[in-house]
Amino acid sequence: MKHYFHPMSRGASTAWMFHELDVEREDVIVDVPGGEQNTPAYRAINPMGKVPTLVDGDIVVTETAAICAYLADRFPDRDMAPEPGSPERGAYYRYLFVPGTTLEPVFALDAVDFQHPVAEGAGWGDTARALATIESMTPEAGWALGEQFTAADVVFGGTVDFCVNLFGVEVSSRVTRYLDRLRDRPAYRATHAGSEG
Ligand SMILES: N[C@@H](CCC(=O)N[C@@H](CS)C(=O)NCC(=O)O)C(=O)O
Repeated sequence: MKHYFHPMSRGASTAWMFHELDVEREDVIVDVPGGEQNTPAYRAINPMGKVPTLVDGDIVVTETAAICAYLADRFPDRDMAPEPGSPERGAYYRYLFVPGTTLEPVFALDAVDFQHPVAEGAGWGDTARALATIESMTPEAGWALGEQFTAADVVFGGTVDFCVNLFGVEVSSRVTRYLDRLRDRPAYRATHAGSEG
């Protein structure tokens, strides 16, 4: 399994996921600052020219959340995802999909002082609603789905952490306590050496 990433990128989340799973992979560092993501060789793997990308035999998975979800299912004995069909599965999907589709766009646009002129039409709503969503999805104790740490925490927690560190998003003390619990995990520390968190 080849994991194309750069340690100072969203690929830190997929590296974190690999550490949590403790499974073999070959890390391939893509020289993003040097523009390697734009070479024909890399674009052949990921036409979006983004990291991370996972190549598992003939299977290519791009997008941080998709890679984490794929890995959780690929290694079911690691208990990083609730069973398909279980009651927790609905919440799990929400934790996987909300971050990239809804939270990131809001805060990335905020960071450059741009507000979508028609928030009702933008798929990601607005800042107040994004912050309320983070608040409602953040566990007071433990992890996103309860006592079991799962890919939901890597994706949701990793995205909130990224938005706080990169975009300067201000979150409540409840969210900060959750981020502190995440940052304290050995697998997070092993993969986020350069993080301000
Ligand atoms: N939606 C993608 C975003 C990935 C992304 O934006 N990666 C950045 C690094 S953090 C990148 O590869 N940028 C290089 C470029 O766009 O040229 C994901 O979640 O994987």
